[in-house]
Amino acid sequence: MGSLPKIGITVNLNTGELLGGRVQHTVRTAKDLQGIFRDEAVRLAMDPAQLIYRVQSFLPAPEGQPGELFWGTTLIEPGVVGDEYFMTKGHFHADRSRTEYYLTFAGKGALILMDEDRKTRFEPMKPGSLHYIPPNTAHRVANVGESLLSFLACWPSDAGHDYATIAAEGFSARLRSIHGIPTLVEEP
Ligand code: S6P
Ligand code: ZN
Repeated sequence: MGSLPKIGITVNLNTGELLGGRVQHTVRTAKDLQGIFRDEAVRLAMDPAQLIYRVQSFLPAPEGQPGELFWGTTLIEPGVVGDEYFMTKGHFHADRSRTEYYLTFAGKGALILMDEDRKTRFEPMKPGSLHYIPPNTAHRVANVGESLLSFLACWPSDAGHDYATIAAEGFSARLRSIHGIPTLVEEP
């Protein structure tokens, strides 16, 4: 086996998982996702420890410092809350000018994008699909398949995360399973 690269991290090319001592791990279970799904009663009835997604990230500089690049793999379990797929919280970057790339490793997903005029659309994600998140665009990912969805993200170290806007206003549309088909439904 060859030696590890200097940063001491390898990427599992099947799953996108990051392996190495400097990887930080975040776990989001049902109890962490208050107000994210449309049907809050269904979420509350779930096991609070039900795993929804994990993020493995490599942040080689303090968040907010300009000039560096961050990497992170997100792994979303398959499942639904009511008719809504397991998904990430979603955020704008605090610095709205900052962009991001997503590369899908495994599974079937949807990258849900909303611009500052609250126009929402989605891009289908499948192994190998590369996605660009433009400036001024909120982003969230849903697992619309029946197996683990994983994707690698790369973003600037001074992007920051604004979760508060989504917590307060949500996305203008939700991706729901309608007759088994992922469908964007405008919020009333
Ligand atoms: C960071 C990037 C991803 C997300 C991750 C979890 O800018 O977009 O690494 O942090 O997919 O989503 P969220 O909305 O909970 O941060
Ligand atoms: Zn982001």
